[in-house]
Amino acid sequence: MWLLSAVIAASLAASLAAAVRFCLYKPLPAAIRQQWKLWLLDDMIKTVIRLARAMEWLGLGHHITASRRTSKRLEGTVKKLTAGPDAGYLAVSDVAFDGVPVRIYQPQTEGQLRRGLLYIHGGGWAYGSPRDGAYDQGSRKMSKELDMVVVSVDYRLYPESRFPTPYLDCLAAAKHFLSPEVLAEYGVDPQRVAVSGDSAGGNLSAAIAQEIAMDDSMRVKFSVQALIYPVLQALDFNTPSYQQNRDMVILNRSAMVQFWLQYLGADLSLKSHFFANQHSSNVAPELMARLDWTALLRPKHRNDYLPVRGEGPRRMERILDEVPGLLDVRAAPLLAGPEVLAKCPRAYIMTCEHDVLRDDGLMYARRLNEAGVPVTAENYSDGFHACFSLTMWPFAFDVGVRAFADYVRWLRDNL
Ligand SMILES: *[C@@H]1O[C@H](CO)[C@@H](O)[C@H](O)[C@H]1NC(C)=O
Ligand SMILES: *[C@H]1O[C@H](CO)[C@@H](O)[C@H](O)[C@H]1NC(C)=O
Ligand SMILES: CC(=O)N[C@H]1CO[C@H](CO)[C@@H](O)[C@@H]1O
Repeated sequence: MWLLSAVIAASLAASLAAAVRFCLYKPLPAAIRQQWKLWLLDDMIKTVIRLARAMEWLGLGHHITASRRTSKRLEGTVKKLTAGPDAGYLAVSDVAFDGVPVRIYQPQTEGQLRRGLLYIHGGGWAYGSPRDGAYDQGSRKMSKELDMVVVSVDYRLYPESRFPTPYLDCLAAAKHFLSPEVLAEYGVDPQRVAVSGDSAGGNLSAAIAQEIAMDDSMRVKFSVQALIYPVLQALDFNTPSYQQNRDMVILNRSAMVQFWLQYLGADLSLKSHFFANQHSSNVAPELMARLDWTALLRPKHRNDYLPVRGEGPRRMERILDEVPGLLDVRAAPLLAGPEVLAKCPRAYIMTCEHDVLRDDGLMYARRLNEAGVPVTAENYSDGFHACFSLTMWPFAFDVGVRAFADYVRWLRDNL
């Protein structure tokens, strides 16, 4: 135990020092507020990753597994410091839906049928769990504020699993939840079921929403989808938002490309080719048009950025055979054709100005809209990746609190 405390103390000290250093020398975009807190958070994450990499080097297991363990302990400590008495308003249970573990939050109030929501957490298909502090608290708040049954999916992660396993886990849980018998068991109104997720979970939610929309055997379908800074494509890592936020804190381009390569089971040494878009030089023009930001983004977001089209070494010519997931709509929902999009449910899409993923979300909003789907696109000029989950002490951010409240309001009005 003393060892753990020493590690935590050392990381806190390191973080503090680094935060001070960065505040002095490397300012964040001026629109972002509470910058010192963001630096501190970013440096804590980086310290955990550095320690985990050292543990991997010592032969103590994969660094992602080690990072997950450490963050869980840190969170457990914070939880003990902050846990308030539970009002007994919610019943929380861990069960399996068609073999997939899920955590269910049920309001204990009497009354008629209520809303339901399938939530898919983010974390680059490698981190996160419904039981994590931020996700657990988020689900509790959603459930309480909207008098709603929340089903949060504990899908399998990298390095133990890769695409399409997380997708298939989420799809199985979704189909089980949407069966009339299960909805009835939980008192959910079949006309009011949403699917929602953030980041990599936004990717999975969008893909699941498309699949269910196209599946004529499903008697109940999702009536809305709410996507929070979703990851929607892996063919262009030089959209204006990727260029503008390449070195942003919390999530930079390098980390996002790595998450993709891991998820799709590709060789991590190919990273630099992906930075230069060399992996998409052979993609059919009609597919590339579905993420052509020079046409899909407004001038304000295109700014002065130029498209990057790369020719690579011979190996990159065969990359689409080597990594078929790149063109798989179950992994990249933005690649779906208009006929698929037209069947998708009404959408809420939240994006942040200072996020590499901003343009994925903006382009998807535009394409859904052009396919005739009503879309509410909310973009936060002072937002950054992960802010939606940062609403509680000690890492509460004003923009996160605002974004969460807007999301709840939209669901209240549209679900
Ligand atoms: C990008 O993020 C990763 C993971 O947090 C970090 O290890 C790396 O140093 C970052 N790269 C830059 C250029 O900041
Ligand atoms: C989700 O991510 C995978 C892999 O990154 C990608 O292939 C797929 O197209 C994405 N799905 C959507 C709907 O964006
Ligand atoms: C591209 C886009 O959707 N931009 C919108 C961002 O939000 C402001 C107001 O919040 C809108 O005016 C923009 O059109």
